[in-house]
Amino acid sequence: MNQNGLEALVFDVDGTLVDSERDGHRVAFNRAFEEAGLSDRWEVERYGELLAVTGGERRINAYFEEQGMPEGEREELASRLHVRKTEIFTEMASQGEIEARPGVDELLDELEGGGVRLAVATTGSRKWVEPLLDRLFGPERFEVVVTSDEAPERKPDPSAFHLALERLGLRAWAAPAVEDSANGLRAAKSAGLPCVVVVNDYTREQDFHDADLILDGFGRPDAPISVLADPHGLNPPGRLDVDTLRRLSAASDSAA
Ligand code: XBP
Ligand code: MG
Repeated sequence: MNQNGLEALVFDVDGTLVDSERDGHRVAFNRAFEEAGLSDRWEVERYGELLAVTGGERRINAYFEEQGMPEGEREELASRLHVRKTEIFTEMASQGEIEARPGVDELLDELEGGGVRLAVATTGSRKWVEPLLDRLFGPERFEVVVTSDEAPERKPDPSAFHLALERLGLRAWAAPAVEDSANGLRAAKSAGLPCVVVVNDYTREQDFHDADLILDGFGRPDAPISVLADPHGLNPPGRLDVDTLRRLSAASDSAA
């Protein structure tokens, strides 16, 4: 039986904690293409389709496969381009070009104030994830940070969430996930975590039928969120807050 309820929250990074895809990763991929003398450019809308493949290197590889490039050639190219893309994105992040999503700071403060531990499970690379989290949210704010370096099977594979739970030493219902995408939701649910989806412009139309709560943002007192689905009747008060997450954890525990 759950004595303590909500113990931790496990956040996705891209699209969830930070607005990083359209004006961040996409731009970095395009700069890497340009520097390599390639004419390929990923436009805003097209990038939304390419996001179906998680992980930057896998995304480049899948794109060149679609263009008919032979396997050996595209694997070498994807690996080389991704190294450079990672350097460019890391530089962009260190220059302050990647921002937290509105309301995230307030939620992190509230979670910490309520004794809830903070964790991350992302398919991004540690090389940029750690400095970005430190810069935006303060050094070592997250007790557990699982990246693709430790969990190379990208979402929707659940391994990043399994590892986060293992490192937290918690059962799944005590550590809900917060995600922005269908791939992320599948990963979290496959690992047994309750999952709140906070949609963004790239993910709004995706299939979130088994989400435990769907919101169109984190919400702030001056900018309340819309609730898109609330199957447990959690009734968030215009923003994602600790009490709502406690109710989610309790609902998931009793369902387990
Ligand atoms: C995000 C990703 C990442 C980024 C690029 O998925 O798929 O690959 O697009 O980062 P999620 P890297 O938010 O579900 O973790 O280039 O470092 O892979
Ligand atoms: Mg994401």
